[in-house]
Amino acid sequence: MRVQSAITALAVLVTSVAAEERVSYEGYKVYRIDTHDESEQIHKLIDGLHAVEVSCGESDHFDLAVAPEDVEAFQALGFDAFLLSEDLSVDLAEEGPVESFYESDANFTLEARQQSLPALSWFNLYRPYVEHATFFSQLQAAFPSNSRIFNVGNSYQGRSIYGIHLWGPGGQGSRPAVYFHGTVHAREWISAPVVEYLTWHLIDGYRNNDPLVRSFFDKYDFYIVPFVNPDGFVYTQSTDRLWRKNRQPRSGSSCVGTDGNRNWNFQWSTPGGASTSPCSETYRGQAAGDTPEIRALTTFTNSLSTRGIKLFIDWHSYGQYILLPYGYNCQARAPNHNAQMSVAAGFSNAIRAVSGTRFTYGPSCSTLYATTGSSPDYMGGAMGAEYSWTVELRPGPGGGSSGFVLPASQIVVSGREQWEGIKYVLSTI
Ligand code: 0X9
Ligand code: ZN
Repeated sequence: MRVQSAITALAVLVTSVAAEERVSYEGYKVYRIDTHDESEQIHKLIDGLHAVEVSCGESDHFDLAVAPEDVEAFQALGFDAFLLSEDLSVDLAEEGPVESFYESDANFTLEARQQSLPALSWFNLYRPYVEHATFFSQLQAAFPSNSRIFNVGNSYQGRSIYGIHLWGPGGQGSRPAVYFHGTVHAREWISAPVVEYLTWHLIDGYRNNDPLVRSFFDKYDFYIVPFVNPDGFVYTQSTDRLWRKNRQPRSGSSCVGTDGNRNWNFQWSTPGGASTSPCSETYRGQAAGDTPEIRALTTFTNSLSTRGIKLFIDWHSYGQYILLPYGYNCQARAPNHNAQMSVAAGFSNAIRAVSGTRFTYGPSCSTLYATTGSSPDYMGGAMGAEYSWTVELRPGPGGGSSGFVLPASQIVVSGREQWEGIKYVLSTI
């Protein structure tokens, strides 16, 4: 008996160690598959393959990374597909290393941290999860009378879902909210640094009496949550770079994870914009708000409704889109649709003025694809947010073999594009 339980314990240990091994994408070939309106049928056929979907795109095609051992089986299926990449691991490497900022940067004495904003070299590389919290506490310490760090609750694995609240001369909580979410999808790494870049510039502008930035603080309180899905993000740094969902298991399934952008309580059960299968990348959960992350954020979001939400942006990648309401239905439009289209047009122009990058704008469902239970739909449809958008950051829809991996050399320019865009938006709405 004792021997048996020791063996069981060992087996559990071995299994959990094996589960934590880093996923290698060496030799994975990436194909773009034309769906010819048979997406469901194609997905059924590829179900048994060792493969991962790496696209975010129009519904007429999708990109699939196929493990070396299943390339032959994939080719035998005879889809209308072409090869995007010979070896996904080579493309992933272009992202650059995840490097510590606070350990290696000699300028960061405790005293400096307490008084100044982090050096802009923070944005030169992707950073480990734990250092993002340090980055935010440094921002807060540099803006002590006009900011606070808040926690909306904990993730499935118990990590704090934190944010920073910034306010102006009216005092804390006196103005309508400008509300940003980042890293809903774990693998979309560019999201957090862009949101951080915006936060850095808001604080810097206020501290330096920039009249434009000061005018934003006269009108709005800012609430910025950089990691809606901390567990998923940590998992992309430790184990699987291409993980998307949260890390919550479901009874009766060996698949892990719910899509945080399908779990909000707005049109959650409308068919066509989410999956009911726990193994799908767009699994919606068993009930609206049944993930700890979205439950906590829903409570927090509802508390903002007193002063109203002027602007909500959910920052994702990739494809270079500005997506307006709604996702759940391709005919549904917000009551102020024309105003949202016109501000989105100006936003897109301001982005393009930085270095020619084009962002397409339009209602989410008709521009991209149907999504139900998404956060922008909830903010617009249930909370009455006046402007409620998804921004899909760089790269563009071409995306290379995995658009979720953007070279670190493009973090700063991505931040600059969004900062110029947001300045236009905040001066216009
Ligand atoms: O599918 C998604 O959740 C988003 N694309 S991603 O590749 N980043 O996963 C698009 C969501 C758009 N939906 C709404 N704005 N309603
Ligand atoms: Zn996303």
